[in-house]
Amino acid sequence: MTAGDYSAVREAIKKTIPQSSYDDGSAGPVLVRLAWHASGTYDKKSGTGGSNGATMRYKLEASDEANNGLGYAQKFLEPIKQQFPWISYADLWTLAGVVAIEYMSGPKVDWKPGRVDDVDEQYVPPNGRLPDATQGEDHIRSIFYRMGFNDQEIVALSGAHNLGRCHGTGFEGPWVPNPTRFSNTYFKLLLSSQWYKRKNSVGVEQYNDEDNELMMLPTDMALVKDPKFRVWVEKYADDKDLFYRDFAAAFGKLLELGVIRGPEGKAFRQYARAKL
Ligand code: CCH
Repeated sequence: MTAGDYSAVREAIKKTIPQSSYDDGSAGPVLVRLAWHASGTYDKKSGTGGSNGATMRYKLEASDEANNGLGYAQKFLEPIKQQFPWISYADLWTLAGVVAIEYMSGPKVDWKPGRVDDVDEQYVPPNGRLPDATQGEDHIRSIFYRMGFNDQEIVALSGAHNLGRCHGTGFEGPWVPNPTRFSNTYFKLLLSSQWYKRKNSVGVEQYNDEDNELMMLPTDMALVKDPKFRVWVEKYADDKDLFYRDFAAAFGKLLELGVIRGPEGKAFRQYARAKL
C-alpha cells in the first residue's frame, strides 16, 4: 500500500457509506456533517479553528453540544484510519465529506491533502462557534461572516440539509423525503410547502409540514424570511446546476479554512504560525 494513495482511501470511504443498521442505511449524511463541523469553527480574525488538527478529538470540542452524534461518523472512519495510517484524521474527515457528497449524487468538490493532526491542545477552539438552530438570520450571518462567507455562500452551504436528519440535538426528522440523495429539493420545499411551527415529541420548537413527516429548523426558515437570503433560495430551487456549482465552491472553501500550507504542501502545526 502506497502512502499518499488518496484514491485508495476514497474507495475505502465509499465502501463504508452503506450502513444497513444506521439511520437511513447510510453513513453519508453524518460524514458530511463531520467535515462541516470540523471546519466550521474557523475564525477569520484570529486565524484559529478550522479542519487542521482534527481538534474535535479533544474533549473540549467533542463536548460542544453542537457536535452531538458526530462520534458515529468518527467511528465509521476509524477502520479506514487503521488501514491507511499515513493519512491524518484532519485529511480523512474532510475527504470523507467530499466522497460522501459525490457518492450521494452531489457535485465533485475540490479537495487538497496536507492537514496535520499534531496541533497543540491550547489551539482547540472554544465551544459555541457553530450555529445554533434555534436562532435567526442575524445569528447565521454573524457565525458565517466570522468564517468569511457571504449571503450567497451561506444559502448554498445550507443546501446540505438535503441530506440526513435530526436526531440527538432535540430536533426531529428529515428535511426531504429522500435524505440520502443530494439535490435541490430542500430549496424547493422551503418555498412550496406550508411549514407549521410545532413542538416536537421532546417539546422543542421546529417547523413541520402538514403530516409531520418533514421538518425545517428555525435557521432554515430564516433563509426564506430574510429577503437577501431568499433571493438565493429561489435561484437554487429553480436551477439545480447553479446550486451544485455554488455548493461545490463553498464547501471546498469551507474545508480549506485555516489550512495554511508550507512549501512541501503540509499545513503549519500552529494557528499562530499559520497567521504569519
Ligand atoms: Fe446542519 N444541522 N446546520 N448543516 N447538517 C443538522 C444536521 C445536518 C444546522 C443545524 C443542524 C449546515 C448548516 C447548519 C448537515 C450539514 C450542514 C442538525 C441535526 C442540526 C440541528 C443534527 C442531529 O440532530 O443529528 C444549522 C443551525 C446550520 C446553519 O445555520 C451546513 C453549512 C452543512 C454542510 C455544508 C448535515 C449533512 C446534517 C445531517 C446529519 C445526519 O446525521 O443525518
